[in-house]
Amino acid sequence: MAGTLKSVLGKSKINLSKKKFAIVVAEWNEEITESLFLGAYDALISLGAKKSNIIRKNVPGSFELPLASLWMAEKKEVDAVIALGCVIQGDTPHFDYICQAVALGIMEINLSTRKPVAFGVLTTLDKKQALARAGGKLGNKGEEAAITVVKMLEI
Ligand code: DLZ
Repeated sequence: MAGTLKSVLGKSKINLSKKKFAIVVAEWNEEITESLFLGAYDALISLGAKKSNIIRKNVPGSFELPLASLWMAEKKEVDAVIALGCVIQGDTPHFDYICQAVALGIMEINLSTRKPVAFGVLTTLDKKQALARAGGKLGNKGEEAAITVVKMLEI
């Protein structure tokens, strides 16, 4: 687990006010992804990032996250990217295709650009499980994704 915000607050070894972040947000299941965005954004601000150093880009669905994240990571001035989405299993094989493609795509961008790109994508059986992980009783995976990139920048 990335750790809670409380456990990392004030412990950063780097000056985050000088780091630039891109947050890429999928519009599918918007109610959930907006909560993930707020979790990530608020965490970055709490950890010392400047509002003016956080760029937000929306994409239609999670499948589009890898390409937009790559575009962001390729920008010289961007230090880290947070990809946020929510794929809910329906009666469609889309679920498996999308989850696998996005996970592999995001991993490849980490390795090819050598920049931290967090996989903040919920892959759940239903909306209830997603809500629990987007600011509900199981925390906010957007916040965890933000903590993850900060920890990677520290390394
Ligand atoms: C098509 C689709 C489906 C069925 N389900 C989801 C989902 O649960 N979460 C999500 O982020 N996107 C979904 N999409 C859209 C795809 O991610 C993608 O936008 C389209 O297939 C077009 O490339």
